[in-house]
Amino acid sequence: MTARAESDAPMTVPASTVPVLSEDPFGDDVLTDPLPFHAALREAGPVVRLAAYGIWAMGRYAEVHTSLTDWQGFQSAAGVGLSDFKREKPWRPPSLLLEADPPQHDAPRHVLANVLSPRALKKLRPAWAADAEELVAEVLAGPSEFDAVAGLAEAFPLRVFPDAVGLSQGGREHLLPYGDHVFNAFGPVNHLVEKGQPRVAELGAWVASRCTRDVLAPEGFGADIWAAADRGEITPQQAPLIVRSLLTAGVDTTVHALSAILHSFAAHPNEWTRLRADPSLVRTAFDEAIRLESPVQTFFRTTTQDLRVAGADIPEGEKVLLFLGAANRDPRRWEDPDDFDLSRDPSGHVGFGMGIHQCVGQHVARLEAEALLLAMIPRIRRIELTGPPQRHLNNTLRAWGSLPVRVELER
Ligand code: OVM
Repeated sequence: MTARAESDAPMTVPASTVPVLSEDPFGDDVLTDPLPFHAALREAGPVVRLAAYGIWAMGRYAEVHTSLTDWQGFQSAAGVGLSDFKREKPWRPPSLLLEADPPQHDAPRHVLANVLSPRALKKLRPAWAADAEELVAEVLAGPSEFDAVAGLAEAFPLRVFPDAVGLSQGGREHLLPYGDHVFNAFGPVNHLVEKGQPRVAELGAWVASRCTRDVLAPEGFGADIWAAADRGEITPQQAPLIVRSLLTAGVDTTVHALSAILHSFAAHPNEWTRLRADPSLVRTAFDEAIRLESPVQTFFRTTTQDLRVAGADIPEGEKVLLFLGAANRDPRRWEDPDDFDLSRDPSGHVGFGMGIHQCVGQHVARLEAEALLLAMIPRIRRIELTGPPQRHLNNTLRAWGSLPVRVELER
C-alpha cells in the first residue's frame, strides 16, 4: 500500500489496511489471563493479523459467528489448529468430525448426534443423578474446605462418562493427559506441546486400543456407534475414529466446564442463593458459565477462497484464529459481558462453536452439570473461595489446576 496525501485519500478504507498485533496469544502471559489480549484484539478491529504466526484472527462476536457458520468459506479439513494439513502431516489421523467438511463430515456427525441426542440421554438421567448425589455426599462427608477441581469437576465426569461410553476399566487415568495434549496440539509447538511429547505415542496407542468393538461394553455410546456401522450409516473403518472423538473431546472439556461453573458460583455467592431459590435456573447457569469462561477458547479455520470479511481481504489458504472466548465477552453483543448473571439470556454464545460443527456432545455436558448442581443445591448453603484458583495452562482450553473452596452445609 503506497502512502497517499490526506487530500486525495479514498473515501473507502483500503481493504488491505488490517491491524497487526504482535503479542503471542499462546504465550504463558496471555494463557494465564487472556482477557486483556481479548479486549485488545476486539478493539484493534473486526479482522486482525497476528504477526507472531503470520495468521489472521477475529475476536468480535459478529465476525466470529459469521465465520463459524460459513463452512464453505472457512474449512475444517485443513485442521482446526495452527498446523495446515495441506502442507504438514497431521500428528494423528484427523478426526472424522472436527477435522472434516461436508460431505465427509455428514455421516459421522449424523451418527454421533443421534447417539448423544437429548432423547438418547434420557435413560442416563436417573443414574447420573444418583451418582452425583453419591459423589456430593462423599465429598461433603470430608473437610468443609477442599479442592473443587479434583473433588468434583474431575471426579464427576470420570465417574459417569467412561462408563457411559462403555470403556473398559484399565488405563482410565490416561484420558485427561491425552485430552490435555490434543488440545495443546491445536496451538503452536511451544513448551506445552513439548511437555506432552514423551507420552504421546503411549497415550495415543492406548486410546486407539480402546475403540474397537471387542473391548467396548455391549451397551453404551461406543456400542451405539458400532451399531450404526452395522446399519450401514458409517463404515466399520470409521467407527473406531468416532469412538476416539468421544474419548478425546468428552473428558477435559466437561471437567473444565464444571470447574468454570463451580468457580462462577464460588465467586458470586448471591447467584448461588438465587439458583437454590429456583433450581430451574440450572440450564441458564450452565450456558452462562460456558459463555463467561469459554472452556474451549479458540479454534482455527482455513480459507477455501479469497474472502472479504468486514472490509478485510483474506486470501485463499490462510489460517484464521477464531477467539470464542473473546466473542463471548464482546460488549457489542453482551451487556456487562464480564458479569456472571443468571438473569441474562446467554443463548447464542459461541462457547460450543456455531453451525455444522457446534459441539455434538453438549447435551452430555449439560446433563453432567445439571446432575451435579441439582445434587449440590439442597445440601450446600454457600460455596466460597478460600484462596486464588490455580490455572492449568493449555493452548486451547481455559483450564483449572485447583479451585480451593469452603462449603457451608444445609443443616
Ligand atoms: C475429535 C475432537 C478432539 C478435540 C476436540 C473436539 C471440541 C473434537 O477428536 O473429534 O471438539
